[in-house]
Amino acid sequence: MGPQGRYLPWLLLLPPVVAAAVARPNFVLVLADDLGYGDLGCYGHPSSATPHLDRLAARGLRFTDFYSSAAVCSPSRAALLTGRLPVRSGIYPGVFDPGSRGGLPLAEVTVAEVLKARGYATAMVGKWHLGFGHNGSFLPVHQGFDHFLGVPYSHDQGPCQNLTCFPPDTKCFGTCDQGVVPLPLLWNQSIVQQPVSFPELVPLYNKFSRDFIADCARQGRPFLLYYASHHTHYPQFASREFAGRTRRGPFGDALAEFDGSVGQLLQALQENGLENSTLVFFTSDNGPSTLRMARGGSAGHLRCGKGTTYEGGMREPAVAFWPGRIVPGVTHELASTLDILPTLSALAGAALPKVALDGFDLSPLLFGSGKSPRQAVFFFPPSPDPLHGPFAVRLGKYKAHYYTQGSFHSGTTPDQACHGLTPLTPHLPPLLFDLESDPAENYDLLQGRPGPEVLRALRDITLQKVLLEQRLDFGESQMGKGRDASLQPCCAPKCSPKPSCCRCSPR
Ligand code: CSN
Ligand code: MG
Repeated sequence: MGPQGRYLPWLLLLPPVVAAAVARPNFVLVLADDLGYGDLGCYGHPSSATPHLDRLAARGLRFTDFYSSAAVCSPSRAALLTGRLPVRSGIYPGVFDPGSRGGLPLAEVTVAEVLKARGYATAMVGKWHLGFGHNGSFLPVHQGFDHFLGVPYSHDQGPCQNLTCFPPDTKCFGTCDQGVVPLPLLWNQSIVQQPVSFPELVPLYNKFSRDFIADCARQGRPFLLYYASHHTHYPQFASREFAGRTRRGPFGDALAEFDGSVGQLLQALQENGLENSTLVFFTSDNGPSTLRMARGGSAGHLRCGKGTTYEGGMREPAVAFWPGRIVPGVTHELASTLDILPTLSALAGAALPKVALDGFDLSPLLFGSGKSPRQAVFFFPPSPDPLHGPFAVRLGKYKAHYYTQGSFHSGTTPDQACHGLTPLTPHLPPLLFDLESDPAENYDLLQGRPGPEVLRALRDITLQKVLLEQRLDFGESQMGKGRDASLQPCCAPKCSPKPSCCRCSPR
């Protein structure tokens, strides 16, 4: 008798509602790349075509105050998968490169590993960006994912000037990164295509995901599917079905292709009878790359974007969808990507990793009182250090900025504070904003004569910062390990001259 069998008689004795809560639900975790707070129809964008995401939001719980845990990709993804602030796992400064020596340390426990230990089947599709290492030693298959189809880093981290981004033959906009290997597509640890064919990529991802869902349904096995889209990161691309089909140009087409994938995932769940036993959670890794103008995204009414600790850098669209379990609506409660691992662990009845965690089980918010267990959110810059600590802290409706800094990713906005040339600026006392009345962070409450409530908020929020700093250890910097060009993934390891000779067609 398997481990499930032993518990079956107990389940039959429980009333049906409790039994349903005990059974292990499936999880589909959908992550967009550089998608801003204001980019979806359901968050107010006037010309985006996102019918599937809008329907997900209408039938699920839509968050207005959901945060990622970093303003750039690699640390944000590390936090999502580990439930730990990225400085703990050493994912700083910046993001991983094709030849990075470091990666998410294998000793870190990911949500995939937690669920795998509870008998879940696990798969990841799309953008990893947590290291490649020696012969792929940092890839998802070493972090709890049974299956992986995707790209080990950002899709602009390889030359793209001669590649087709939109069929029939619109080339990618710009040149992307030069002097590195063409972008590889990996299946588990094998390179199956180099460079990636952008117009064919998402249809492959969707088929892989549908097959995985159907296989798990057939086996009656609970699963985790982590669908990490490349959309809407620069350079935008899309398959034939979406090329030139929206009113929002290349960005809109890429976003529509992402939205179409969400539709396919939901359809697969429905066709396999899994809609009522699956939690679908959608969010984005960080704010929009406004540097790219119309080819970046929109933070809506929020200040700045990617790379900054202003709201636009880290507040994200987010939806939790589980028909029959999660009551449709909108919540203004605080929540974070850090809460995903504790929440999924609790729902699966899995044991939490015995390490310092920074997340909370959101079950009360999703299924109960509607209140979030999370009180505070911490905002670290892309280059954090123990001396400065978090640049900003949110407690309830108040947010204090102890340091601010612009980012090149947030260029071209009219607000100078966002730009890359705006240096690190300490604020003593901090800038203090009421995000309920002033979500755009325009009016510092400590200017003028603050009343007792504001002074109390200042004291409470500063205490949160000090308490976090006391229990926060910075892990060894993985980016600090540097790069080695010979580590870049190459499908023809003996070819010459590198890196450009690393080219292979699908087998
Ligand atoms: S990110 O975007 O990976 O989505 O954060 O594609 O910060 O130097 C960020 N960076 C390439 C990128 C470089 C990216 C950087
Ligand atoms: Mg990103």
